Amino acid sequence: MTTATLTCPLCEATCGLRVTLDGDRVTGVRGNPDDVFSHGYICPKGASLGALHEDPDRLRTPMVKRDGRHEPATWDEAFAVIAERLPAVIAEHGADSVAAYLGNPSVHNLSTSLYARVLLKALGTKNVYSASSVDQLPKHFTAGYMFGHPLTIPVPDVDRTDYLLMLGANPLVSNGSLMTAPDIRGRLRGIQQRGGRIVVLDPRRTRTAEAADEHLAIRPGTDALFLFALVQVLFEEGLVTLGALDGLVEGMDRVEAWAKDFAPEGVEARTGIAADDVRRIARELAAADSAAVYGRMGTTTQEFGTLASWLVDVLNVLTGNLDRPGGAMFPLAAAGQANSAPGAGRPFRHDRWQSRVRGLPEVIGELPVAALAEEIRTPGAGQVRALITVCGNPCLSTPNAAALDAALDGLDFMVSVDVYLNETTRHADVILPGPSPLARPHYDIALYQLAVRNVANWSVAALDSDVPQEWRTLLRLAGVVAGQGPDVDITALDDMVAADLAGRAGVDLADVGGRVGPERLIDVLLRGGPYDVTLADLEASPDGVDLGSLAPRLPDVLSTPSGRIELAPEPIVQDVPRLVDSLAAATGDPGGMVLIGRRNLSSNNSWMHNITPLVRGENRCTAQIHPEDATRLGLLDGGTALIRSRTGEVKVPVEVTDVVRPGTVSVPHGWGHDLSGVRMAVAETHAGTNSNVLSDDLLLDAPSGNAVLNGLPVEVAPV
Ligand SMILES: Nc1nc2c(c(=O)[nH]1)N[C@H]1C(S)=C(S)[C@@H](COP(=O)(O)OP(=O)(O)OC[C@H]3O[C@@H](n4cnc5c(=O)[nH]c(N)nc54)[C@H](O)[C@@H]3O)O[C@H]1N2
Ligand SMILES: Nc1nc2c(c(=O)[nH]1)N[C@H]1C(S)=C(S)[C@@H](COP(=O)(O)OP(=O)(O)OC[C@H]3O[C@@H](n4cnc5c(=O)[nH]c(N)nc54)[C@H](O)[C@@H]3O)O[C@H]1N2
Ligand code: SF4
Ligand SMILES: [Mo]
Repeated sequence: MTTATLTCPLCEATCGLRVTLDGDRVTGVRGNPDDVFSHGYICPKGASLGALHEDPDRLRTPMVKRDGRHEPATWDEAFAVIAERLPAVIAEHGADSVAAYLGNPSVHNLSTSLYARVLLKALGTKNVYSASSVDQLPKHFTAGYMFGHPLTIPVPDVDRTDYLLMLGANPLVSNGSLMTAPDIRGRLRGIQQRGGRIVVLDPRRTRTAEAADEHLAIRPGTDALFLFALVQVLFEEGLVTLGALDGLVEGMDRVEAWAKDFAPEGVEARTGIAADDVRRIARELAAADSAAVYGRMGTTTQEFGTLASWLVDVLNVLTGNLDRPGGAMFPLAAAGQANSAPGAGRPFRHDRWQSRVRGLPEVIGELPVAALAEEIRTPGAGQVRALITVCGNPCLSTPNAAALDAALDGLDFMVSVDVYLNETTRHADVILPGPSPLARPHYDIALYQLAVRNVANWSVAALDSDVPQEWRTLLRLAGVVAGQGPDVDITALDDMVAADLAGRAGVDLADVGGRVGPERLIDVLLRGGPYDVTLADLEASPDGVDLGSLAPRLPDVLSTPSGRIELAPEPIVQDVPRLVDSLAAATGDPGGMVLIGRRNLSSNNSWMHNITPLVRGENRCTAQIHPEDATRLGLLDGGTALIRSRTGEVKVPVEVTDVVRPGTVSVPHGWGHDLSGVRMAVAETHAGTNSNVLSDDLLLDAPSGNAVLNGLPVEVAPV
């Protein structure tokens, strides 16, 4: 029996785990009580890493589609097919004819975090898509324009705050997002034990809402109105206090002028939040010794995602809470902190290119995934004819999913780097698998940049891998795309990648001699980073290294053109008139039903439904609907609802419950596994329904192009 210590790579919480092994068999996974950050916390998904490792459906060899059926193939056979077909598409139709989609786990995987960019560079396509445009793109957009870099995203200093105003987030279930904070339940309790207060705005009475001191069931999509009303009260009642930010803020007058349109009394019919509550919360925010406003999925994946994301940080600024302990602070990670890397000082811009069909703007080097299906479907120069997916399942996770699913059939060629034959990869000509999380080293290069404490933790792979590490696969793919054939010299390519990174980081590669792949890159980044740590130091500390509480980073963290915080950047405020119009157009209760999503502790978006312990029990893919609506619409608990939108319709079992706000129906995403060609035996028997058949690819947050997955108008009727 042996024990391995590692960081769980499944979600943003970065929990430390202890895995007990009998040879190469996993006998147990527990939270690591000695982990410097998570102190023993674990959730059901982390506990299922052994089951994931042993899942017989997890791919161990490449799969090649022959006569419409996927068959196992050797790596050389798979790459021979790719080398024959993919460069031919590029040669005939140009670089933009190949699209790439990077899914959520690519951010939780060291190989893909560090090497997918090498593949993208080799491709040179403007058709780059990712899960960001069904998630947090508005936050990058506002961080970019307010602070200068799309990753200068402040996180709530939950361990020290006295007042947390949380909108559209359910960290007790999601374990936190754009806020890496393992054991968030414990940290939130800490706020209350210190005498602090937690206020949650969510159309659903979530676990987080239940644990909070106050829950206000806001109408979906109206957060920008609510937040603007708070801003209005701060100005009207003279509660604006910049504190240490005095002299660092540009554009406050414009915000004050805009806010006049959004008095609490004027928006209450629309938001469903009483004007008195708005005024009280504004006063509480201003009076708290320290306070943080934090918004997540419910604020970004909605019609006014950019404005809501912006106003969250406007409030942090106006109350003097930005960059101060207990407020909203900027982490400083040990390796790869993007906003302090060489070259990060260039001001942020978007719209550097546009999507071909709809002219949607580029943001952070990518286009909205809501445009992918039309880019494949619409003929003409620049049409997308081939697709590479890496760790993504857009057929379940992106808007108008049925249209995308159909469009993928029209591709000339598709490669997926993925660990399952699922709803998306069933379309691929070739699937290239990666190792299980237990069989790869890990360092959370992305999430430590958003952590509520500065920490660093390196994990050695607990088990030998039965498949090549994905950085090798990605470099091999990059070689094929670059026209070097299927047998590119991976070592030579990796040396180039490392030399390039070391050059930029000002590190001598000779110092990291002997290492290759991500280990070498992480060592380079650590050595070029702000702390005196190397990979050897982290290897000597398997429970992690604590680098302390977040420290103020202003003004150095700013890279705006003015060198100050831009409170009213033009690309953001030019969307305010659309918000004003929405207020004028909708008087009072607009009637109708709107769709929102929800997450479950045992789900991970679309992809962990093949793990028996995680799908046991009742069907979780239900439509939750308020008793008043159920009565009005003739729906019975346990019956079936037909939910229809502009793009499609689904049938979902009804769950009548007052946890959802009247006028709102909640269906989780990531289900709908009963499609032909999928090979996930467990998931197919817990298939559920794909809610993204309903989400509309034409309905976007205007500035960022992010999808509207919450607050979508739908019709609901009994079947
Ligand atoms: N309606 C609605 N839709 C949503 C959301 C919502 O709240 N409501 N949430 C959105 C959000 S926040 C996100 S992030 C997206 C997620 O959207 P996606 O990233 O497209 O989908 P996932 O479900 O995360 O699928 C992950 C894929 O990666 C594969 N995978 C897992 N681990 C590995 C690995 O180590 N290597 C490789 N190569 N592949 C791996 C899985 O098999 C699966 O195919 O969904 C979005 N869609
Ligand atoms: N167990 C589990 N954990 C996960 C995931 C998972 O699938 N399962 N996914 C991971 C990923 S990729 C992400 S991005 C994070 C997401 O992390 P969170 O954002 O914390 O999680 P969500 O459950 O999407 O929370 C969004 C909340 O917004 C509410 N909401 C919907 N519309 C509105 C609105 O208009 N206004 C307001 N104020 N609220 C609204 C919803 O009811 C929901 O409670 O979770 C991550 N962690
Ligand atoms: S909370 Fe996230 S990081 Fe922690 S054990 Fe669960 S899935 Fe892993
Ligand atoms: Mo996400």
